[in-house]
Amino acid sequence: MLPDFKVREEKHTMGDRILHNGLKSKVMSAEAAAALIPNGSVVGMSGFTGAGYPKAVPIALAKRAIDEKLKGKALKLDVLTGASTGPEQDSMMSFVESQRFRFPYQGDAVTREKINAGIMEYQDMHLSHAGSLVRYGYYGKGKNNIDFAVIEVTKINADGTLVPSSSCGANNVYFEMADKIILEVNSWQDERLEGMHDIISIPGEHGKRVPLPILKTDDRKGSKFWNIDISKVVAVVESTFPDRNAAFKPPEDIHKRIAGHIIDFLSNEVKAGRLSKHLNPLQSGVGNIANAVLVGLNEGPFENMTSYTEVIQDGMLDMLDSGKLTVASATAFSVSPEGQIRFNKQIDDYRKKIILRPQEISNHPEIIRRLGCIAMNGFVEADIYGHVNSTHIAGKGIENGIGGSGDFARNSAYTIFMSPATAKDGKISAIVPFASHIDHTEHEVNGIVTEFGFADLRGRSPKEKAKEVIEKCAAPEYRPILWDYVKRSMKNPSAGLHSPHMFSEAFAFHTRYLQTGDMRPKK
Ligand code: 0RQ
Repeated sequence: MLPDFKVREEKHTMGDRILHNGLKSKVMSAEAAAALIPNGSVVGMSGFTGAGYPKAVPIALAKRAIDEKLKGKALKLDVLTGASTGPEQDSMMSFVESQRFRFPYQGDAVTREKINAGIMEYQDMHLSHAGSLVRYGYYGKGKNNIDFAVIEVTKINADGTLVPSSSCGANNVYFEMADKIILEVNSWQDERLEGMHDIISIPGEHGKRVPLPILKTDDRKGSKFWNIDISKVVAVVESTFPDRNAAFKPPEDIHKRIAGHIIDFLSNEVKAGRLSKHLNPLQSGVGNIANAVLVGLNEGPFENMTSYTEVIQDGMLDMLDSGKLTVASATAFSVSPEGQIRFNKQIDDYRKKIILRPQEISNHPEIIRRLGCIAMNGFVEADIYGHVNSTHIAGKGIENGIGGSGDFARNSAYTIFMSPATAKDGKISAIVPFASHIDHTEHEVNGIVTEFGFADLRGRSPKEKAKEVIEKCAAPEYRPILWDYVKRSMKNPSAGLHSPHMFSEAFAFHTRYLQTGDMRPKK
């Protein structure tokens, strides 16, 4: 039996969602479609931040895994997606251990547990790279690399083109590279999503790529629809499951203080003449801190802002409503249940202001660099020299994944990472001597922010960065032990005096935490 993962199914009439006669004849149950996928297949699924992922077929696959288990067999699939999905896909398929391998991002508690227990293999990857890696043939063994694509769509048009769902993700790549395609037509998705997408697919081969024509955040240069080879479609499944749509916490004081430091920093950049009062296009990560920054920007002095990002969350809808934000380009939604109701109510207005693109375009280094984005993402820990860990928690393992943070961090005009200064009631410092895993190096990180302040790392050497990070960002109770580490490393360096370290003590904070449950030494 599968546990109750709080999966809801809403009743909707399918209406005229499947207009192509040939594809109408392929309609079957989710169970029948799931039965077509052979054990050991490589399956490319839609889905990005809990939006637009298939629901009915993954549930059927999880049930099939239970049936197979009763017969003494194991159903194991390699599952590739755009990014995170939802309980119907990740929680259920991981719970029954039917995902042998997962790529390129996840944010699911059950999946995380199986990965950290060594039961599932996971490749955590830059989201702009995912499509290229699939096209190079690193994942599959089928004729076209991927055995099956299982993709949620909003509608099938009479000519066989498809109205995309609430995310674009890597669907274009899976459609192109799969031997066979299963479509989930979800009548929960609003049909008026039509016209919001701009689909461009870039060639896989090196040397064949041309400059991408996106010169402004609101440029539309592609198709409104997925144009696929419909001869590859083997099943069409009707579905009525809502997207994951997790609620946001109202910003807490700590989040507001972090947002305040970022807004002060940006205001000073405007005053210094380096940034216009409209700011550069904003990229904002997911989570409560990112949402609080958007709330702060909505109340702040900036006007006519734009966003070139990967996810549209509630704070961005607020900014579009107030007119502070004129356009938002992304690859997916990540809204709360209330945000979804508001979105559906105002969808005709949002369609003029929101563009959804494949993730290899929303996160494309060329466009991010051209537009000069302001990247703001959460971090797990940062070290005194400005290296950032976004993914790994000491003693536990991977949390989510790098997601698009690396795409934006490496290529934006401003790269800012934000987090509370401590976790677990102060027992963990987010500022450590040496990050226990490095996702973003000191070479791309411009600013680190906690509730205590903004460390501006631009134009500074590692030792100067250490002073800035400790004094501005570390929690006051951790500052003396961080300074003690720096000062002793200066006298007894194992790494020279450019970025002084003592290798024997670089992970002393982490080791102490694992031994005593607290990074602070016992008094
Ligand atoms: O755990 O929920 O058990 O209390 O980690 O931390 O502070 O609630 O912050 O939700 O913004 O997540 C980096 C994980 C931050 C996120 C990360 C514990 C903490 C809590 C969550 P609890 P917070 P957030 C766009 C860009 C990578 C992907 C990315 C992330 C939980 O921002 O996944 O940027 N980023 N994508 O207590 C132990 C530490 C800790 C710690 C936090 N040092 N040690 N536990 N926690 N720091 C999206 C996409 O690309 C799709």
